[in-house]
Amino acid sequence: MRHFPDTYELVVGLGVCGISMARFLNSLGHCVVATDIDGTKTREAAALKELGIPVRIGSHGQKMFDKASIIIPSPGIPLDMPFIRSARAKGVPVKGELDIFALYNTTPVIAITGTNGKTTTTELVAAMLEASGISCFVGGNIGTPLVEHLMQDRQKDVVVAEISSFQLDLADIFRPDVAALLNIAQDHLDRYPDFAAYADSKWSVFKNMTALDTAVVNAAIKNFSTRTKAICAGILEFSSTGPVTRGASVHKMGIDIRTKKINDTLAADTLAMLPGIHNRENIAAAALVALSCGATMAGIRQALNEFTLSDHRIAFVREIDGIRFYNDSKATNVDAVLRALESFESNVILILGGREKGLDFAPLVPEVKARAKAVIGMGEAAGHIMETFDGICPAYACPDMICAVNRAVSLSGRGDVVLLSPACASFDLYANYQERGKDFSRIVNAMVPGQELCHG
Ligand code: UMA
Repeated sequence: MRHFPDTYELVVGLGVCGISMARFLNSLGHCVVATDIDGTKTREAAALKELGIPVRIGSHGQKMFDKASIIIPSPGIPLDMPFIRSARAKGVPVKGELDIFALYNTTPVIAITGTNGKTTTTELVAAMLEASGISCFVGGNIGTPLVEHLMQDRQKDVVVAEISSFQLDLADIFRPDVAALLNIAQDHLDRYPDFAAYADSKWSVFKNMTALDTAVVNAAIKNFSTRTKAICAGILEFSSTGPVTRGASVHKMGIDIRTKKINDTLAADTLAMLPGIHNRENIAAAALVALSCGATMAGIRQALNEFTLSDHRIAFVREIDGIRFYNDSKATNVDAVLRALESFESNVILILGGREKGLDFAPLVPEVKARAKAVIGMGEAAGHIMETFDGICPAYACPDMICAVNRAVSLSGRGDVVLLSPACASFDLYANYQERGKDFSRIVNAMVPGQELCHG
């Protein structure tokens, strides 16, 4: 610690978020120190050191936290980490990316949150705005840290931000101009004491909004009426469970949009690129958000016409010997897997597993009974998955992806579907869900027709 300055802004974590944050604060002339518990982050550390930022990797230290003038943890770092708790108790402020961004940002901000569909909706909103002639910076939980906008030319008309509950947990002043809450289902129960705490985090996206702002909310979310009474922003609703008076009603024939200015319907054929009722809800929310920011119905229709889903979301990989393989690696919670299962009639061999997030797999049982031939539990969660599906359907444990795919192939025949939809985080075996999905696709693509087993 000798070479560290007397006081400094401490960035914790050298993932994408921490790297951008350290660079941003340094660019303002602030005295920054960065740290990561992972000793292999040598490349990241070297890049920051080149900018004159002192870095400690491989361990954290209490002194280092206590001496900071402010601590900025990356979103994935648990806030009950002893170093942070102890420094906080000594009066060191702990701030998140959203508040640092809010301090320096002058561009209108759209925030999209919810358990599932955030990324698709964020991409849809940006596409609808761009097609209406409104330029966007797209960032946040989707992958590009928001402070990158502040380091660029800031010429974009709007910031479209995918926002996670982890980011919201440290947001005191962040105030979006338009925010959408898509849905709330069980997730991240390894980080929150209970579901209510997780739901509170999601609803907090609206807490600083005023009557000048717009909140877009799924009317089917539990406690909608009570929760929305506490929101000062104007409210637009969307729902697939019944018509709404002001907002967007999702039904079989399409989506009816009724706002002060718009009375129009997006017909079913406009929505065909995005299958499933959950995607219609995402489109409804995106259209309301985009319209609130000046998009036109023509722009919205054009964006829908050109839109394709990102990788790792119920993505068709390949058909081989009559077996179809789908990569849904992005399904990192139980609710997302339910949505994926609903997309198939029957004959699914479902690959679940990875690192657990405190979730109960039991809500999957009815859909698994109805649509799955077998379940394969992969990685750290394999034991819990075996317990859940014992007696429900054939269930097998596999340590890794190659074993899981081989087992799935050995169980399947012509007309079956092998679906990777894990309901878990990927971090036991992979760096992130994208790497997990790529590995699944790589193994499947390496298979030779007529040959039962693949060889990674
Ligand atoms: N680390 C420490 N000390 C610790 C624990 C971790 O130093 O005690 C270090 C790790 O060694 C690692 C770094 O912290 O180097 C990781 O930080 P991070 O987990 O915040 O990862 P980032 O790469 O900065 O990515 C984060 C978001 N990650 C999480 O919220 C877990 C990314 O969301 C986001 O895209 C990115 O910032 C840009 O904003 C990912 C995610 O999984 C996709 N999000 C969750 C989700 O969608 O469910 C919320």
